[in-house]
This record gives sequence, structure tokens and C-alpha cells, in this order.
Amino acid sequence: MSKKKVNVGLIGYQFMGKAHSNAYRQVGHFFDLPVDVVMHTICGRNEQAVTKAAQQFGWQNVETDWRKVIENPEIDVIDVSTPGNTHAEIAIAAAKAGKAVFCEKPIGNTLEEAEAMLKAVQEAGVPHAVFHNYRKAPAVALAKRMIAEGKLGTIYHFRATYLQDWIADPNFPLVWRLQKEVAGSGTHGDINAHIIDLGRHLVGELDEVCGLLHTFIKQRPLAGAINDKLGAEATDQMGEVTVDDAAMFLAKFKNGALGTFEASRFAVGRKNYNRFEINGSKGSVVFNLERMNELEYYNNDDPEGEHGFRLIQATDASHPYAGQFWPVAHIIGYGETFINLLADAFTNMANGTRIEPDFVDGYENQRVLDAVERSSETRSWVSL
Ligand code: SOE
Repeated sequence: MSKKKVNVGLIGYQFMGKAHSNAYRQVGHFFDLPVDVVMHTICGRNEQAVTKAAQQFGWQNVETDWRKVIENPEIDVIDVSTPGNTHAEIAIAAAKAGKAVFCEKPIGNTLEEAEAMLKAVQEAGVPHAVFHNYRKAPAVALAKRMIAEGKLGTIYHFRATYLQDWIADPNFPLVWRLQKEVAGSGTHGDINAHIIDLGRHLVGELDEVCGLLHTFIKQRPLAGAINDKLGAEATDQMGEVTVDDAAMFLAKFKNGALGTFEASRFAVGRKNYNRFEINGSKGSVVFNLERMNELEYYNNDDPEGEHGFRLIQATDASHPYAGQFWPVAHIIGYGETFINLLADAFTNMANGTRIEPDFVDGYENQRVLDAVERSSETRSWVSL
């Protein structure tokens, strides 16, 4: 029997557009989905560039006006992969048109936008998802399962860092991710948002935060032509950096655990070092994206004299998601986290069950981002 088709319209074709396109293309190859995912239309303002992206990534149609994609009755899902300043307008219009909305993180540039977006999808009764893809790494999902099974006991600490260094050079140009009016914030919304999501997902809701946001380099060369990674050509004119370069905070979780969160794009030598350690009464786990197929586990109940961290290859068929890919230890990568996220999203959408993470998670995440910003401004603890 042929499966129901789900037509996707993707708005945006740069780094995230590429990651999402790869996932739409691959998801049905690895997961036996209840629907057929169709890469219907990709949209971007530059016709030549988006046409090239459509050919390269495998989209059937090209559009230069996102409103036309939303108006198209054939489209079922709108994927918002544009910079943050356009998320709210596109997502709200898509929800009002009755489309499912899958959106990049953070969902909005402000708490008000996130709230309006959540209200829009809830009022329209449409499915919604947010691309906090790191939850979907098998090793992270395994940590979640072990915590749920009580293997860590009472959680005491969540210690997370997300470290990069791609803008540490003061001559790196002022790309959109460094402009508040486009990106909303810097390191904070871009990568702190990811570890906030992991903290909420693995440990629980936060209660209070005390944060510090800082900008090391206040002026940079204006950006010329962008490339499809994170960079651009530097011009000889200078402009103001209006976002944070580093963002860190202390947190108390509602369940009594303590958290430290540190995000920086100035951690020279660290490229995409998304690492957390969770310490509980019965044991600990450690994850590091740069070795994403592994989960370190310390079991306090090991026999006397045999204590130590063991390295679990989270590639076994019994591990979450891993069984969909290759035989044990034939490792997967960054791109597969998006495939796993979409597999869950299309399955839940077809079953009529909640997709996780969704706009509720996106909104809760933004409440934390907002509280940390206020805490940094007022140099005080802020409750959520
Ligand atoms: C750049 O900092 C970036 O690509 C982020 O935009 C992503 O969200 C993160 O997953 C990796 O780093």
C-alpha cells in the first residue's frame, strides 16, 4: 500500500538548510516511516543560489518568496531555516495557513516572539518541532534512558560547555550571527541554547539563573560575500558587534540539581566542543559531541577496586536510533542527529502525538535565555 505523502517546503538554504535537506533526503532510507517525505520546494531570495541549492540537495521546485510557499495548498510542512529575525513572521504565517511548522533554534529572537509563535501553533492546532538536534545523538538518548532507569540516582550536577573558536580572530567579519537585529543574540542563542535544551531534557526545568554575557571584540570588518559555512569575505569597513562572544551562567534546577553552563566562540582550539557531565548519587555520564558515538559512564555500584569510567560505544542495535544505521561501531555523525529528529517528528505527526522537542521546548528555552540576559544586565540572580 502506498504511504501518504508529506510535502515539505524549506525556507533557507545555507548551513542549516543544507543540514535539513540532507535529513529530509535520508530519513526514509534509514527509518521505515509511516509517510513518504517529499522534498517539494526550497525557498531563498537569491534565485541563482537557491536554484543551485535545489539541484545539489534534491528539491523539486524553487521559490523566491516564502509567502508563495506558505500559500501553496500542496505543502504540508514549512521548515524555517532562515536567520532568527524572520522566524516569527514565517512560522506564524505558516501556522495560520494550517501547515505543520519545523523551526530552527532559538525559535524567536525574543521571548515575546517565542510566545507569539507558540500561541500561533497551539491556536492553529498544527504540529510543531524545533531543531534541538543534539538530543537525538544516540549517546545523548542513551544517557536520557539511563537517567530514566535510575542508573544515575539523584542528579546533583549538570556541567555543560559549548565551546567554539571560529570568531576568535578579530579580523573575522561581522557576519549575521554577530548582529543582534538579525540573530537576536550571539553565542547565547546560538550555542548556549543547545546546552540549555540538553539540561532541560536530561535533568529538568530550571528554577533560577545567574549569568554573565560578554563581548571581547567590539568592532569587526563588515562582511562581503558569504560562504556556505559560517564565514564571509572581510571588507575594509568596520562595524559594531552587537552580540555576546561568550555567555555563561549558574543555575539551580527545580529538582535541586545544580548546573553550570558555559558557551564561547573564543575557546581557542575548541571547534564544536559540546560537552556535558552529569553526576548523580549512583554514577556519572559524560558526552562530548566531538566524540559523539561514545558515552562515558561511571557506576558507583561497581565492585570495590574496579571503579572507573567505562566507554560505551553508543552504536549498538539496542541503543536509541543506532540500530537504524550500521553494524556496531560503524559510527554516525552530526548529520544523522537531524535525520533522527525528523524520523521522530514525522512518526509523531502521523500518530497525532506530541513531537519532542517542540515549540513548548523552544519557548521554555527562550525563557531561560531571556532570564540569563536579564541576570547579566542586572548582575543578580533571576527566577524563572
Ligand atoms: C554555529 O555556531 C553553529 O553552526 C550553530 O549555529 C549550530 O546551532 C550549532 O549546532 C553548531 O554551531
